[in-house]
Amino acid sequence: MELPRRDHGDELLKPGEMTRLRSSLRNCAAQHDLTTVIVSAFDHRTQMLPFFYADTKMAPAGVRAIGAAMVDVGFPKTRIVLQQWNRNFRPSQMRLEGHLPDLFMVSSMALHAGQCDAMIRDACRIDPAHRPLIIAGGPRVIYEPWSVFSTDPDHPWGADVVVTGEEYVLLSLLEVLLSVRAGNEPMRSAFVRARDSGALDGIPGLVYAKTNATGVAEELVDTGIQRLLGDLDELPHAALGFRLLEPPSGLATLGPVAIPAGQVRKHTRLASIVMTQGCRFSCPYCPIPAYNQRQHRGKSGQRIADEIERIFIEYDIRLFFGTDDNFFADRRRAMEIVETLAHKVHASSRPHCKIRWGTEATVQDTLKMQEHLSLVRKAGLWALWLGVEDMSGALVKKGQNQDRTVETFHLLRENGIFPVPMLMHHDAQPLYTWRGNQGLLNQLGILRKAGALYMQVLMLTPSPGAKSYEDAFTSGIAYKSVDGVPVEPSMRSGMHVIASRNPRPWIKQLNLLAAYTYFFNPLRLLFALICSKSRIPLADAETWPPAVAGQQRSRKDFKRWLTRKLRAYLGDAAVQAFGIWGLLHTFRRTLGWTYHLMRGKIERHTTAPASHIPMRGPDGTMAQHALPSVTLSITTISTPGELEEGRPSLNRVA
Ligand code: B12
Ligand code: SF4
Repeated sequence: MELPRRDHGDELLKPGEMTRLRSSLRNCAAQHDLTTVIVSAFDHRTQMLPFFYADTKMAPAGVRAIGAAMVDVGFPKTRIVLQQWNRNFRPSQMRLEGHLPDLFMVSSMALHAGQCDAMIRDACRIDPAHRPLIIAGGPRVIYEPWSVFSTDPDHPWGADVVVTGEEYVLLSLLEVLLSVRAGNEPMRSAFVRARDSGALDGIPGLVYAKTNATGVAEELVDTGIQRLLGDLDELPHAALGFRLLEPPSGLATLGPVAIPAGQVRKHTRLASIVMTQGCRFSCPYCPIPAYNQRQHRGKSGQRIADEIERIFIEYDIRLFFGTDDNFFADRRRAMEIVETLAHKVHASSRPHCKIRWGTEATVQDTLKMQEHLSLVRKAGLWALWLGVEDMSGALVKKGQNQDRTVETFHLLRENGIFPVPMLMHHDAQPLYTWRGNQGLLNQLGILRKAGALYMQVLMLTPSPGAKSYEDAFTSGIAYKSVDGVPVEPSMRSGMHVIASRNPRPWIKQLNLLAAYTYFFNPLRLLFALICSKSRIPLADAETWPPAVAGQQRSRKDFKRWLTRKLRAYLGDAAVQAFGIWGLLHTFRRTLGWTYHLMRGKIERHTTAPASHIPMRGPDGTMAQHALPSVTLSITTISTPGELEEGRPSLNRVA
């Protein structure tokens, strides 16, 4: 069940709308000395291959973007707490500038739902008179906004409002709240007045609760699908968010200051930056195209070059990751970005010469760029994550058969770019076949031979907002519990088998482990030391700007040359060592589940998770985020007039 699309032609904000909103807020910010704490929820049980390192050493772009937006419009008293680094943080104990913040925001992916809820619950322990306004956002609540409102009368907890959109929606909400706020009135009380007067109903992208006297949500009002920002150059600058990061600690409270700029790199070695968003494909298990309302959006090359430069200069970060869904989806846009970055390198701009970046793309779109790959490498692209999924085409066909995938790998490597395959294991795929390329190990063998240093294999897992999501539940593929152990959100990473028709699903779980063990093992490590696959063109390239490099002809220069050569040679072995280390954690985290799959009875879902609270649009029409909208446990109630028009309105739990 995908998110519905806005009317054709009305998907995007008008050009300049975001810029207008930012300057309007800046004008009134001085009268409101707001303090804000933004938390990124993270469940540490999800730490395993293939996301080890990236999950904790890359400060997430979502919370940084929200923090940047707050600073940009004039609220610098903002702190970003990453549960990745502060696992004991307790909202009820937070103090910023000596007092409770005015706003408390939580961002979460679906698999970190447990931590997200725990934090909201804890924030709700704060005396209502002083409680900050609680705002939830991020990839989890975009699809399941109802999940952060409890219906338990004994323990009523919940966010005050959910933002099912991006920066623009949050800033629009703030604009309305600040316009009704009287003096230093608590933001929560300004929110209640704005909500009750209907002032929030004109902002698409919000979900708020109407509560009863005991604080339990009785009904959720959904203001609809957000309008997307088309020109991402209108966003606040990505460099702003890094200044707001709370230093790692084991404390429940906040430290006096954020991480100093000079120490940011120590904690976040990688910087994720938004370059483009959206994808032109439509894979049934993926929610991305519908979320983006079939639009492809992006920043200009100049803006990206500027963000890279500032992040490099201010924080000394040299590794970047583009949060693209499919970087090459819009060839013209990709070329504009690449040409701008390559031009900077050509002009000896130090930051652009020193940095390396990675991103994601499809095989088909990469092949279409083949004659430009050397320019793409010059622009700094160093590794490309490729959505190979299943080369046999048994799962999905998006132009990624064996020949084309191998050809893409060769082209990338010849041009000095490391290809990283992303595979999807599914019920129909065997572990190994004697002939053909259907087996998971067969495919990994082919890809390793074609030059893959790293890889990711995930089990096909239902993803909220995807076309096939509801079906996975109603058809009984998705598990509710196994051997009496309930399937928890943290198991939704693709590394636990939690949806399968296979009568012996433990085999699928072992297949995943076998795949990683096949790829990362001591034998391969030894072999990588003898015959390294990381020696590709430009792997040992000088990163000094050409003008500077020309002046360096010293002994020190020889040492640098040697380091570069060794690094290029040992890269393969280092990745193997990293993979083996990650594998140990992966075994530790998943073997218990394999045992339960082997031993126990599997209880399956019959309906997809849906809101337990009735949802409606502001004018009584169907709530657009009530996904899935019709399930067996929900009846649709309509007014007689709406029934006549064939327009059902309210989802109610039967
Ligand atoms: C980079 C990335 C990663 C990195 C994350 C590294 C890091 N620490 O940042 C890595 C590679 C580790 C990763 C791993 C996984 N990922 Co990932 N990843 C992405 C990717 C490509 C970019 C994320 C990003 O930074 N986007 C840019 C920021 C600016 O966007 P954003 O986070 O959505 O935030 C915006 C809004 O959501 C909103 N917002 C966010 N938070 C908040 C908070 C508040 C209060 C408000 C008001 C608004 C708000 O405003 C932000 C600004 O516009 C996205 C796809 C995408 N293009 O977004 C998938 C995505 C986030 N990943 C996803 C998934 C499922 C995973 C995995 C489970 C693997 C898998 N099965 O695919 C693992 C989980 C690992 C773990 N243990 O956490 C899903 C999440 C789906 C969901 N409903 O939760 C996404 C959305 C892709 C998809 N399939 O749709 N991922
Ligand atoms: S190609 Fe990738 S991003 Fe595009 S729809 Fe398919 S899975 Fe999603």
